[in-house]
Amino acid sequence: MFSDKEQFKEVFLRKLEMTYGKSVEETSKRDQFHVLGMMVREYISKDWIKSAEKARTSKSKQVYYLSIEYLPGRFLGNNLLNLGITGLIKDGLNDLGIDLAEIEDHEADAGLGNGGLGRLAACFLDSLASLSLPGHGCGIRYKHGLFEQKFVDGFQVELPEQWLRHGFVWEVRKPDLAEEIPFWGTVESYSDGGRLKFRHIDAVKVLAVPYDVPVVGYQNKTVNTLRLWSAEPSPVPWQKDIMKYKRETEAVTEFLYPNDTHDEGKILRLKQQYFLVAATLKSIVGTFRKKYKDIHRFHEMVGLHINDTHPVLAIPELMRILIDEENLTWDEAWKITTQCISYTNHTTLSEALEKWPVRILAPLLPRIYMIIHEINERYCQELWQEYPGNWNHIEQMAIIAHGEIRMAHLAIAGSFSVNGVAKLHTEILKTREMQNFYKLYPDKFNNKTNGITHRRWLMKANPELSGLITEAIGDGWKKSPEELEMLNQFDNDEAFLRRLREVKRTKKHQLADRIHKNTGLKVNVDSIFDVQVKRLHAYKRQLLNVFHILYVYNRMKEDKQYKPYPRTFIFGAKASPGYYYAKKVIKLINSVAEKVNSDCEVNKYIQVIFLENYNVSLAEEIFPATEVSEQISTASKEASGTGNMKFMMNGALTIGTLDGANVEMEERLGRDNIFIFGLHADQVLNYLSNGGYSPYDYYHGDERIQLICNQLINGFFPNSSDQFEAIFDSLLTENDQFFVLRDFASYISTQRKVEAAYQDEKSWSKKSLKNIAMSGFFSSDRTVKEYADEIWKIQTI
Ligand code: 26V
Repeated sequence: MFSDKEQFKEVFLRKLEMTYGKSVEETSKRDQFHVLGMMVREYISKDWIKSAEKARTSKSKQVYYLSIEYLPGRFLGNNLLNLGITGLIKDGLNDLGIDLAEIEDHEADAGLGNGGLGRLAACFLDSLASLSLPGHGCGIRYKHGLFEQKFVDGFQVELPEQWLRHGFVWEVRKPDLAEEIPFWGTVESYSDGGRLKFRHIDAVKVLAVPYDVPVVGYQNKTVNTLRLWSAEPSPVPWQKDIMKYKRETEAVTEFLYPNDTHDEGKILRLKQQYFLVAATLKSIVGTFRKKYKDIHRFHEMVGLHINDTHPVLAIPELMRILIDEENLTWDEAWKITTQCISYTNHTTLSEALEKWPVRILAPLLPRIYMIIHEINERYCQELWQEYPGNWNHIEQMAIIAHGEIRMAHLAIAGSFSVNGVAKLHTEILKTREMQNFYKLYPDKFNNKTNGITHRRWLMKANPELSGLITEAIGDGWKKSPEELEMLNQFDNDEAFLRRLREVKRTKKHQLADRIHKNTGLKVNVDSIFDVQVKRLHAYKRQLLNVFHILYVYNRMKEDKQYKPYPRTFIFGAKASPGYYYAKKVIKLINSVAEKVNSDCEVNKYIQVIFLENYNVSLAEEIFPATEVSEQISTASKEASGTGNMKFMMNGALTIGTLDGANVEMEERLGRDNIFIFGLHADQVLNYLSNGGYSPYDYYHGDERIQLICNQLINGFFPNSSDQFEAIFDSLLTENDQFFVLRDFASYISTQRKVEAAYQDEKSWSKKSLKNIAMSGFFSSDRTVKEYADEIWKIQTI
């Protein structure tokens, strides 16, 4: 159906008619999207069945990636690319007067994640399939993904996201494979041939129904599966009040929690975590049981990877299955469990480390709690052997303490591998945040620097650049992204560098069109496109970026001769709904945009654009058009970052701190091809442990800083004069925890270097080329290979 254009057209038209009973002219773009999607899914299905069959029958180890979030965005374009049929379909549709891009625009963006962590999971799935590795995603089918963001008077307003409104063509509902998940109730003990056993009784049961989504590998016939579980009422009327029961069961998978907010104590979130883990393990153990006789070999054939601590209940749940259902002893079960589970840590921010109050977890999951309690007892005994009498130390490392269960401690104790997501992050885990654990289990700790799929973020998002690259070095880089390094030979090729600039200009024009469409604003494509897109968080320091803009604005107002090189500052960021400070920064960016954009003295030089509802699809339009990438987190706070890599791969130059993966970018690029500024991680950590930072010194010592801080509260923003006191206070009363004022001078002077460098067109293009050439390392293919070889020990099928 997709090897011959004429045949494709014929089938497409026929299906369109059959499905909607309308002629092509009468069908909507959405109808067309839907039919094309169905055809592609049908086309995938043969390879999908084959791949699933291999997974079922082959005697090779399978890995299951458990993640509470996936942020895949749209599937159509990506599937066409990986199937290698984009050209044929584009041409065929063209013949019919239909623009493929327009159809693609009608796919909803699957936003079942908050940011970096969920997008990483989606990149990993793409790499697993593209490397023909037996690795599958397990997640939750939220009815509503991350909220949709709107700005009203410059304030963020959240609307429920509706990605399923018109159906999701890629999924296959599998009601026959549904599992029952028990909550509440009590644990009963009984004797089984003299052996003390436990069972969970009087539980409220929720039905977990799997929806499978195909994950298409890059031109290799592999199609893996992302299994998303949805909660439904169980058909048996367990409850007296059936309506209440229906509401409560369906609520389990109704919403994705906005993660970077304090949600401890939210019982629904805990239900989601157990729901994912219990449904996934039931299904895996069931499959294993059909294939193998001996449960003792479970860990040899199955790897369970937990993406952060959200799925950490996989540890006690697997223990429960092995002990209660498979009749193993504690020691046997523990050996298998700890050899199955591997864990990735994604943050060192202490406020982000999950802890669950015993009073919440114990009644909801009584048997699971018993097991966690027992794990803690035995583990503390082990600690006692190691540190006899040192109660303090043991208390610090315990899994349960002060009425709380520390999920990271459970993850470390119950797994064989703990990894950080960039070199610096892993070092900070080993020497600071988790040093006690590192001392006890040095061999568990390892680093796996994050990566991004170059298929979506370069080949799909930037076909113009991909084409140029392929013309220059052939297309080996598509399967071996490290070959991008071959581009280095064009370092002095004027003609090539010119074409690189032309590609960037094309992408800037396209983004300018998008900006115009979304905001009504016209941007200057000759200006530097300077971009910061990521979740809004104090540590990411969007505020520092704003301070730079205000500095340029103030300088222009003060010195009418001063003309900065034209620059368009572009932002995209969602704030967690309950995060007061972040919402103030959103309002501030919008206020600055209003001030700058409406001032005809400055708006020829600088413009500020804040795009609403930043998501994967918008990101695909932003990265290729960017020239300056803002990666300005307080050093030590950003575990890795992955946006930084997407910008680099598309030829943007980074202005950034030595934080997260920026450090490894700098290692590969050399100092001349990246703009580094600010405190180093050890300096920040030193300040944080020993004090010695006084933001007032910088406020009083730097007139530029003083002016900007004062503008936050002195009526400079006339319509929001009382809005920014909280930001002012965070800097001066609350001691500027993220060192915005401390890094200000260094940031400003580095921005002047960026500006100067940009004006040397040829040298800038060389730097840009170098960024593309050295970005192959940051392909998630490299990352996933490292996981496969060093942690999971799985091989290509
Ligand atoms: C959660 C919370 C919750 C409480 C309030 C503060 C806060 C801040 C951040 C988070 C997110 C933690 C997990 C996470 O998403 N980490 C991100 O993972 C990415 C993929 O590894 C990585 O690139 C980002 O640097 C890291 O922030």
